Amino acid sequence: MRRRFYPLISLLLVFVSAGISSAKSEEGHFPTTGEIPDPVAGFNHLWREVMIDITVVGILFALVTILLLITYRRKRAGQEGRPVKLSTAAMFGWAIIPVFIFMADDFYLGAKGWTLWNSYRTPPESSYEIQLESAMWSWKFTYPGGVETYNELKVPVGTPILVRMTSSDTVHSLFIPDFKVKEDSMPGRVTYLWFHPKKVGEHLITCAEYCGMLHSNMSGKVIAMEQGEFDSWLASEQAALTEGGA
Ligand SMILES: [Cu+2]
Repeated sequence: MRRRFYPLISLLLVFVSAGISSAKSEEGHFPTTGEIPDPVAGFNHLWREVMIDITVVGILFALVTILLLITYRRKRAGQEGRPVKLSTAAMFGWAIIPVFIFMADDFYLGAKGWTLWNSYRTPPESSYEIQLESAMWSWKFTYPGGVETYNELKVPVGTPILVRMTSSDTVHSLFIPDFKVKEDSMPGRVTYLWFHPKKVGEHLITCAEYCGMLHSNMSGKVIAMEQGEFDSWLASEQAALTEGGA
């Protein structure tokens, strides 16, 4: 095949591969039932790929830069450079092929990010929903029966947790680093995030939006408990609430 078609072929390959990737991502579009996706693994995987990508690209560009600096340095005073003569095909090839190689890589990462984003935005159907109202400076969690906790989000392990949130004053952001989730909570608007605690333990909650003085003190924790332990805790809180209200 004639060399001048190479850029065109690269272009086609880029669009075909991007098409295949995005078609794959469609499968993950509504994972409300069936297997629960794992956004933590997805996040870690994508993070690693981006790090490898920018390291390889960075080293490659640095090497080319060094090579060009040495090759085309001025060897004597008053020396003038002479531009290299390229054929039209070679000129377009040098410009377009590298662009499409890097674009293909970006499309690939973009498609993966899109798939991951879909699983972040689509809580599993089996999620247990907890309401959150953030305020300066507290996180108020409300469970389905009306039980409330401040700054402690107690959850059962093995169940996806959906936190639906708003704010009573200014913009806050619920950030749970261990679960790789973060979402702004703001007055007059309802937002959400979901995560899937799998092991018993505690995880830091912190506010990731500067919300005023003492913002940095706005922290809390997720306490992941065995289902049975969680049920009895919730039942006793519920009983106390009913008694108090009676
Ligand atoms: Cu805040």
